[in-house]
Amino acid sequence: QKINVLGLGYIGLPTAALIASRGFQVVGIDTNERIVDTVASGKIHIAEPDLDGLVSKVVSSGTLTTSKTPQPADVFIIAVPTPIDRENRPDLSSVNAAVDNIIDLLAPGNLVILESTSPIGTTEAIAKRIVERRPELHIGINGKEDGAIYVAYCPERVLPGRILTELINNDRCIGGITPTCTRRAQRFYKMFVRGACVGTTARAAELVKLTENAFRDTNIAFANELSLICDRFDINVWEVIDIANRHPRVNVLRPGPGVGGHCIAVDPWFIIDSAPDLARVMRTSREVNNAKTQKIIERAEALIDDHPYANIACCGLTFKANVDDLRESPAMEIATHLAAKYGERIKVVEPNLRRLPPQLADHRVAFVSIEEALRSCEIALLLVDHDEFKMVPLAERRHLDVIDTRGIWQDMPART
Ligand code: SAJ
Repeated sequence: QKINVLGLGYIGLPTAALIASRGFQVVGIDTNERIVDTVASGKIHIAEPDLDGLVSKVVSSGTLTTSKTPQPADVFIIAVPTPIDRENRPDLSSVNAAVDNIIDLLAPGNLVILESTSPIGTTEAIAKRIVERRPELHIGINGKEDGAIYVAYCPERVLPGRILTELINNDRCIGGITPTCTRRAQRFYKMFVRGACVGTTARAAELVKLTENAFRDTNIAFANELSLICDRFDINVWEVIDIANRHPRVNVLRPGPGVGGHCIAVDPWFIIDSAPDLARVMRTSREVNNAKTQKIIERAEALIDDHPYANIACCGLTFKANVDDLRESPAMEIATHLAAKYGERIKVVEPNLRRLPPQLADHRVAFVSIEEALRSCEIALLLVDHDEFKMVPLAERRHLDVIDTRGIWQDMPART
């Protein structure tokens, strides 16, 4: 079988490489020439454990090739970004462009799969778009497979940092436009997925994906709200959560400086946008998580303004621990805000990046190691729970005034 994977990002590239490693002939397509060239040379443009070795292997064996434009194939997988715009409304322009690029290539028997996180109804809209432009094709139903194509939604659900393992082992949710489409897509995924390939409708599958991330966002919002309540009453939130979680049916997540990443901070808006009158908890959760970032900025400013000669270490920039991804990162937002205000007093530590991101480089802030930051600063803002920070012994940070947004330095003596 020949496979096209449209979009060589965090999901498309590992998916393309994995399928190619099973011996299928895969073409990875991206509109960005730099990405196409990087992958064609067997290299990768994102950091993900074990991905470099896999890509270099399948490129040199010839099972993964790249192109700027789609090629005729049996299966087309669309894994392009679906961001939100300034009004928090889904932007489907990349999905629509990808579909338009394959419409003329489609032939009877082809399978088109959307993996991008999408609002309810997107897969149906894609199927309609295709058959409107290619009226000689129809969507496959049982017993009428002549001239049929198959369209299904199958969301990715992998965790950055564990993408290759989770691509193989996680259960998949597969929703076809018709039950025949579902079965066809299930057969395809079974060829490289070890987890169950659970079938449903396209609409349900779209909502399953959104539900997973909205559920997590809401649970994190609960933890963030609790952290503010604890602050007001001078109670240690980490202790409250630890003890509450000993209850057999309670599992409070961890508060932090807000929610980042390209999924959890974005996907709930796809539901809110579709049903604004009903999605009240989800909207409030988004607002609570965004407001937490502002609260941390206010607390940091109050502490820094109390210590006019202190240097400030911003520990961590990425959206979560042990990744190099800055998308929607609350730590980045906080550091950028403080850098604009306090300039060279800010020392940034980010063990997962080689250099300071451009937004920060403009503000004359220093990019230092954790050791250097601990030596030269009097205040530390712990923004990401990277392993390198967890390992810092108490003796090396005892002298600091700390705002620990992640609760990893809870052994610090209380300061008066
Ligand atoms: N966070 C907290 N407290 C917590 C857990 C997370 O503040 O207790 C924060 C993190 O620091 C980060 C954000 O939430 O800023 C999101 O991190 P995450 O690890 O929860 O999730 P992502 O964005 O890396 O990946 C999520 C996953 N979804 C779920 O766990 C339901 C992943 O399985 C999805 O595939 C991915 O979104 C996606 O692509 O949609």
